[in-house]
Amino acid sequence: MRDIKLVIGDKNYSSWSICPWLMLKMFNIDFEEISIKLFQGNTAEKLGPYSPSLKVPVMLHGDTTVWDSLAICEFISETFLRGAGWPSKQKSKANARSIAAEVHSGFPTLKKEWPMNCATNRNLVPSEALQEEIARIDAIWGNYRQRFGEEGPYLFGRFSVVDSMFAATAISFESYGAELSKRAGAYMETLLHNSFVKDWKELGRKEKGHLSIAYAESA
Ligand SMILES: N[C@@H](CCC(=O)N[C@@H](CS)C(=O)NCC(=O)O)C(=O)O
Repeated sequence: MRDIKLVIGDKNYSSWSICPWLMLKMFNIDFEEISIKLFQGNTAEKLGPYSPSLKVPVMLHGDTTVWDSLAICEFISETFLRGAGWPSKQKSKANARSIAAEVHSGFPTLKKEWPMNCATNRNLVPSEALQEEIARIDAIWGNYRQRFGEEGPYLFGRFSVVDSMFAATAISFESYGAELSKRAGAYMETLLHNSFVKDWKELGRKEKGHLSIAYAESA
């Protein structure tokens, strides 16, 4: 067993925690999972010993601490996979990194209006701002699936960091009823049928102490 600890939040809500968790699962890397309940009076106190940012996810490997989802995914790719967490061709890798960064820093309305909540399943009409973000994601998914469709079912064919970054989006799109083009919809289904994503959702739904929907959806 490698000396890796991954500290995550509630599976039901923590859209950033699923990114490195799914990477480790997909690349069959052993790790110890430490789960900390978010939105509690003592959440910061519990995160303190692990996370300099007082947020999840955070990874501990030996004496190295890595926090922030994208930095952890980069670390996993570099440290355990000899870079195979990204597509191998330079141009594809550059595009995949750009998309992962766009997901990480962008789509503020999606995060606010349709936050990941594995236990929710109800259509919510998107605002105009959210429709624009959904259209951008649809364009990315459709475009790259068209280009890499013959190389495998994930965005760039083989599973990569960028798919980890989109897992929570797929869960939200399913929960709230996003309307997608055919290719984008097929990619969403690929993510949702991934056995680890299914496990995550199931475990999230079964977690105790869900917040009231109104709170969870604005958290
Ligand atoms: N940019 C960070 C965002 C991390 C983040 O906001 N995590 C949330 C949960 S998904 C958190 O830890 N919230 C706890 C809090 O703010 O008290 C990343 O990508 O990891």
